[in-house]
Amino acid sequence: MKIMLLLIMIGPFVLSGCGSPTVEGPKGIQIASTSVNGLNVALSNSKGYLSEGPNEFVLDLRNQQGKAVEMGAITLFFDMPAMGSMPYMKSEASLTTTSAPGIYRGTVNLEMKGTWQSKLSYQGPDGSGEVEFIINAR
Ligand SMILES: [Cu+2]
Repeated sequence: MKIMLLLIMIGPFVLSGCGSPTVEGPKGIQIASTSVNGLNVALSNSKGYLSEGPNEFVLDLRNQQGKAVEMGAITLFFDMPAMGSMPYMKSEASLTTTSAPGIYRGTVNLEMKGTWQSKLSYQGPDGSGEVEFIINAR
C-alpha cells in the first residue's frame, strides 16, 4: 500500500520529465529590446550585458500580441564607426534556431568595450525588414 502511494506521487514527475520536449533554459536578463513595425526584438543573456570577447545570448522575436514570430532567414551583426585612429569594426553574430519558435541562440565576438550598433535583418511571413538597436559592451 505504501509503495503504491509512492509510485502515484512520483509518476507524474517522471512522465513529464521524459515526455515533454526539450525545455529551453531561462532567457536570462534583458540586454536590449526594441519594437519596429510590429516586431518586438529582445536580446538577453545570463549577465544582462555583452562583453569584450566571446558572448552568448538569446534573441527573442515576437509580434505585438506577444506571439513568437518564426523567421525564414535572419542575420545579426554589431558594428562601430571608425573613431580617430580606431578603424571601423564589425562582428557578425552566429544564430541557431531552438525548439521554441522565435527564439534563437547566438554567439558573437566583440573586439572591444563600448557602444555597438546592432542590426538585425529578417525575412519573415510578413515580409523582410531591418531592426536596429544599441548595446553597450562592458
Ligand atoms: Cu571600436
